[in-house]
Amino acid sequence: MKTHKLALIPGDGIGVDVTDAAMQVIRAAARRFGFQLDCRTLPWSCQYYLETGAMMPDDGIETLRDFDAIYLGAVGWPETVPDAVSLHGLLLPIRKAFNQYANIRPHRLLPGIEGPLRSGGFDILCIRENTEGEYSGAGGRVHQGKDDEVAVETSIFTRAGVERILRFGFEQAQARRGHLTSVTKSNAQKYSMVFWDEMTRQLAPEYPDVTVSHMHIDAMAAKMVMAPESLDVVVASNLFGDILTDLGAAIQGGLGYAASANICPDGSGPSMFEPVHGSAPDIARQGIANPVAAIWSGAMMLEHLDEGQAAAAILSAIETTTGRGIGARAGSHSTAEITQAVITALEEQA
Ligand code: GGG
Repeated sequence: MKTHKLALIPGDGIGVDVTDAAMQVIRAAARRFGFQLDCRTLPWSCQYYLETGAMMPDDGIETLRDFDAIYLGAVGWPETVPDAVSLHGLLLPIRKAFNQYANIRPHRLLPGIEGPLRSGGFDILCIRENTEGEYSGAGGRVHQGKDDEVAVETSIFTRAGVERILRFGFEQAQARRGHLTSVTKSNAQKYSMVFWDEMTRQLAPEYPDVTVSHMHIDAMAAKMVMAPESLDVVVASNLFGDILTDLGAAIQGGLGYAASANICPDGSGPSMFEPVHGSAPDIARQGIANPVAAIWSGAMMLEHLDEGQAAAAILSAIETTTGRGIGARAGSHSTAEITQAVITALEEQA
């Protein structure tokens, strides 16, 4: 029987609640589809930071290298640890260390969910560049706290980094409806974003079966609200992708439905799976967090681990659950009720 070695980082706040929910469903799928899980839970979080002075141990990355996949709940507890510390201490170093340069975020309405838009017929796959760009972490501050203080933060776009994410986007478009929208702001950002546009044009002839559109981020934000059904695969830089996918989450009913995968496409390191949402301290440990995004992210993890049947079954069980009105409206059901409903739907399929 195949065994998948998983590192679980529940993290902070509702990250703990939804990781537990996702793992209950994944374990149910493992029983049904005949694979084993060898899980290790790592307590890396803001609480860990308060106890040790770091979000993860010095050998954290080396520890993670041994796993087939990483599952992450959420990071952040701004009351005690600044967000920039927690993010740069855990999530971002993992993405960078394992070359998880493709962050995949699907946006579509699940059955039974009423999004805020009149039209529900959209199915968008956002591909966010995940290791460089505006999140490169290159910069500094001088004369801190003084009148002449200066803060500089440089976005870094490398040819290798831009080419590989664009190729990933083209390939995803080939596997779907054959349309790629590349999002930049090349009228204002005349170096990095013009370079991104040029790279897109340079690569396009290699993918003759893909039609390409170029859009500026502001126009794209409007399009995702006004005509989301016209979009297929969308590729964008790190920050632009982050912002667009919160908009994507909003049109699919909320952050509780937005799943994501941080993929290391060449397999040189483990990939990491996480719901798009953060730790939501205001509702942590109340048993009311929506676990759908976390469970869907778990299905994406199983797909990545070559358990396609189990992944499809979980997604179908999620659809049955929301179709039955369970977890389809904010606050209508508890985390435990939604999780149990997904497991029940999974068992009914058998
Ligand atoms: N579920 C992971 C999480 O906690 N995300 C919160 C967040 O702020 N992420 C930053 C990012 O993805 O750029």
